[in-house]
Amino acid sequence: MAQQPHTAATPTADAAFRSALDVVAGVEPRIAAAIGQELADQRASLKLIASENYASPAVLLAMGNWLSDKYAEGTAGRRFYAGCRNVDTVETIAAEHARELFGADHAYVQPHSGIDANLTAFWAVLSQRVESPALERAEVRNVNDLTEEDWARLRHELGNQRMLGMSLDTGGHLTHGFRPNISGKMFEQRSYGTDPVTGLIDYDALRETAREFRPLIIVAGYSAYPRLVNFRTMREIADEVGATLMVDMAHFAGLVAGKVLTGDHDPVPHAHIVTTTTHKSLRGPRGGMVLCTSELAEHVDRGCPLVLGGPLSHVMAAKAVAFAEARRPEFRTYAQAVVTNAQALAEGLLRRGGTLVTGGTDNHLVLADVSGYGLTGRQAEAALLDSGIVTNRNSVPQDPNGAWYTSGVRIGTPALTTRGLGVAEMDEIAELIDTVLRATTPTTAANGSPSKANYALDPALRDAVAKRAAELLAPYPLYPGVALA
Ligand code: DSN
Repeated sequence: MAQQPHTAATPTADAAFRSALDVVAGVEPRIAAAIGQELADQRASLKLIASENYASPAVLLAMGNWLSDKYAEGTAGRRFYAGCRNVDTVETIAAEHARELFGADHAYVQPHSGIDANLTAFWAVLSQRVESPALERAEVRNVNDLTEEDWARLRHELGNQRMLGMSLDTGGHLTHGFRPNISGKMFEQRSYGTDPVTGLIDYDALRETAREFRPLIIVAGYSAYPRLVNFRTMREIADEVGATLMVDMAHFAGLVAGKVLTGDHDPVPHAHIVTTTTHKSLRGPRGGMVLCTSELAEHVDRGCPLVLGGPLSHVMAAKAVAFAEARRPEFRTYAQAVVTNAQALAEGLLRRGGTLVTGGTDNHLVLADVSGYGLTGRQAEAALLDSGIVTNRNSVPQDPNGAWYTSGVRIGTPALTTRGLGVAEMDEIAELIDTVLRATTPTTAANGSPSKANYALDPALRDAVAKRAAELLAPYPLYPGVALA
C-alpha cells in the first residue's frame, strides 16, 4: 500500500517539529525530552489501540500557537470576551466543515473531550425538556457534596431521567449511564446488551426494555463492539417510546466521515443528537464535538459555560484542519482501508485458532477473547506490550474476570492504517499476536492458583517479536526528519 503522506511528513513539517522541540528544550529540556521520547516510542511499536491514531502535521501544528492565549466563552458572534474575531473565524469554519462532512443541521465544536461532548448533549436534552434550572433550586455548589437523596431529588425535579445505554461488558461506554461517571448519577440507567450466542445487539430485547423502562434518552454507540449498528431501528424504538436518540460515534466517526458507514449505519440522519471525539478514527486533534438537529441547537450551544470551560481555540483550529482533510477523497480510501485491515487482522487471528467476540468485525476493531490461551486480558496486554505490540485489555460479554483483569484485548487498525500498513502486514501482525499469546503463561499466585496479573514469557521470543514488529514498521516512518537526541 502507498505510504500515507502525512506520516511520512515533509521536510517542512519535520523542520517545524525540530524547531518546536528546540524552543521547548531552551526552557525545560526534560519536557522536550519527554515529547521526543513519545515520538521514539510511537515510531517503535505497533500501535493497535482502537481509539488512537496519528494526526497530520497540519493538525498538530495548528494547535501549537497563540490561539491558545485567547478566552472566548460564548459562541461565534456572541462572546463574553472582547477581541474574538479570529476565534469566531476559526469556530465558524470548523463548524461549517463538520456540518458538510456529516450532513448535520448543526455542529458545536467546543467540547474538549468525548465526556464533555456527552455532558453537553445530556444537558441539552434535559434543558430542552425542563424550563427551570433545577440545579440552582437544589443549591448545588459542589456536586461531590450531593447525597444520594440530593441526586434522587434532582432526578425528580428534572422529570423523567432514565437512560438506556449499551452495557459496559458488551461494549458500551462509562458515560452512557454508569456509576463511575456523572451520567450514572444524573440518570437512572438500564442497559441493553447483545445476544449471548451471536454477540450481536439484540434489538428485540432492546425494544422490550425500552417499552417497559420508558427512557428519556436511548444512547447508541460503543467503544468495544466490532459490528454495525442499525440506527434506523434504534430511532424507531426511540420514537415508539418517546425517547431522544443520542448516538456516541466517538469510535467510528472516521468511518462515517469516510462514507464506509452509510444508510442505516450512518447515525447522523437518524439520531436527534450525535456526539463524538475528534481524535480516534476521525484522525483530528484530541477533542470532542456535538452534532444535532436545529431544534436542539440553541441548547447545545450553551455547553460553555454550562458544563465546559472556555473553548480551546487552538484545538478548534486543528479540528477545522482535520475536518478539511476528512472531506478529501483520500479520506474515504483511508476509512475503507481501516475496515479492510481490521477484517484481515480478524481473519488472521481466526485462522490461527483465536476466538473473537462475534466471530469477526465490520468496523475498525477486533475484540479477542484470550481465555483460550489461558490468560487474562491484563496478562495478554502486558505480554504484547513487552513485545512491541500496543493493545488494551477489555471486557468481553459476561466477563468472568471483571473490568480490571478482563478476558479480552481490543485491537484496532486506525493508527497503523494511517501509517500505511496494509492487509499483508495485518496477517503478519496476527501471527505475532498469536505467537506471543501462545508463549505466555500465567505464573502461580501465592495461594497456588494461576495469577491474573503476572505471567512468564521467554525473553528471546519477546525480543524476536519486537524486532519483527520494528521491521514491519520500518517502511512507514513517522517524521523521519526529526532526529532525537
Ligand atoms: N478511552 C476511549 C477508548 O479507548 O475507547 C473511550 O473513552
